[in-house]
Amino acid sequence: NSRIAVVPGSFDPPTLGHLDVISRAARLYDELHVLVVHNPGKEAMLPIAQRLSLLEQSIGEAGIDGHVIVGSWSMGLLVDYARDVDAGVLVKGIRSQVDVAYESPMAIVNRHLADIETVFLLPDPAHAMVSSSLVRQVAALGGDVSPFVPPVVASFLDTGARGL
Ligand code: COD
Repeated sequence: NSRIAVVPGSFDPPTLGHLDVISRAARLYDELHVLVVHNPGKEAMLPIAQRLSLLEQSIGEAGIDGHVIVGSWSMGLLVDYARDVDAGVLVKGIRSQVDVAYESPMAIVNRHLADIETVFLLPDPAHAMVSSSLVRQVAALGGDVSPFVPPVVASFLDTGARGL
């Protein structure tokens, strides 16, 4: 069923770029699964449960319309989750040629594995330069991350993350 889509990511932490892609995708699909996936290639800042909670609060705060379900997945292939929830589409955001190069092989592998299509969305240029890794750096060095992340994430990184 192509009316159900999965938006996977590390969301470490969720950014305004992520929210932009999620809100665009929510307008295109009847049901959206925003999925926190452990990326073994990246060293994590926040535990999965924390990312889930921030993502849920950010989506609520942004008042994104539509049927959005937030979940996490660490038990295997992403396409297995997609199959379980009957999703026919994966949605990814594309910021630059670098994202195209990174995402294209995964899209083709996922199509071979499970006959699932990947749809690429272009973000609002205002958010196109934002990345979680940039936010992690600014936060670690004590800078103001509020221009790049939802308010709930900004206040969490300001206060709650100090003990981590
Ligand atoms: N503007 C637009 N899009 C953005 C922005 C922005 N500013 N920032 C991020 N995005 C997009 C990214 O391009 C991506 O599509 C999504 O938002 C999530 O981004 P991240 O950085 O949180 O997540 P990633 O890039 O670490 O993705 C991790 C995944 C686990 C989703 C990815 O590695 C994946 O799909 N893995 C599949 C695992 C699997 O099954 N492998 C086997 C077959 S490939």
